[in-house]
Amino acid sequence: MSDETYLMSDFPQGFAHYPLYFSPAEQAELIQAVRDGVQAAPFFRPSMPRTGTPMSVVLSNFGTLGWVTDKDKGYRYEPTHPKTGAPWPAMPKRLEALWRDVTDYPDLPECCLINWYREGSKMGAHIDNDENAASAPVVSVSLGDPALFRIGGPKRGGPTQGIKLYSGDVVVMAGASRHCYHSVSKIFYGESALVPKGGRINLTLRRVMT
Ligand code: MD3
Ligand code: FE
Repeated sequence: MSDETYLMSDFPQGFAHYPLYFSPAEQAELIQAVRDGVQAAPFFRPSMPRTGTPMSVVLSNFGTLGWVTDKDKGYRYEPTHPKTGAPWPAMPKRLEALWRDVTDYPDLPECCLINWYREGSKMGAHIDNDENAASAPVVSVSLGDPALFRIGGPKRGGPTQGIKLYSGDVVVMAGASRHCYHSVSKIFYGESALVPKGGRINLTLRRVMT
């Protein structure tokens, strides 16, 4: 089966895919917003709780709360950048408009996590559960090189569905899909020229507080 003809009915309830939601011009504007943001709040390499093993992505955030992790304090949300101590850059208005368009959630997201996948970066299977607003949807924007995204069920090790996400695609995880294991198993490096230094940028919008 080709990437284009996967059956959405195989995906967990609440999962929605909007191919090329953002035009190439809008994608360029979002990349410019990321470049402006990371000038003030530089990408940093997060470490896993307890072991201190570095993750392969680098990250930053927009919004009043940013997702961070380190050896000592683990996964959490913080109002300031771990290195500069400054508040995160403001959430771009275009991302708030996206949230209003693709979700019914009454409150806006406080966090936009920026993940940058460079050569060799991937993300292993996990469930996002650091948010108090556990039933709020999560909205993801893919920019730059395509990625193979996999989503399984609420238990580790079950069957998974794969979907290739392209630059400009938006994915919404609401309902049951919000509590499913997911991973980024492959990046197709060099297929897009959108990201100036190469690779894939993923923007993840999350409501943190209830
Ligand atoms: C599916 N990021 O940062 S998109 C993450 O492409 C993360 O960078 C991936 O998983 C990426 O945690 C995947 C966002 C995403 C976020 C939450 C989810 C997908 C999800 C929750 C449930 C199911
Ligand atoms: Fe995740």
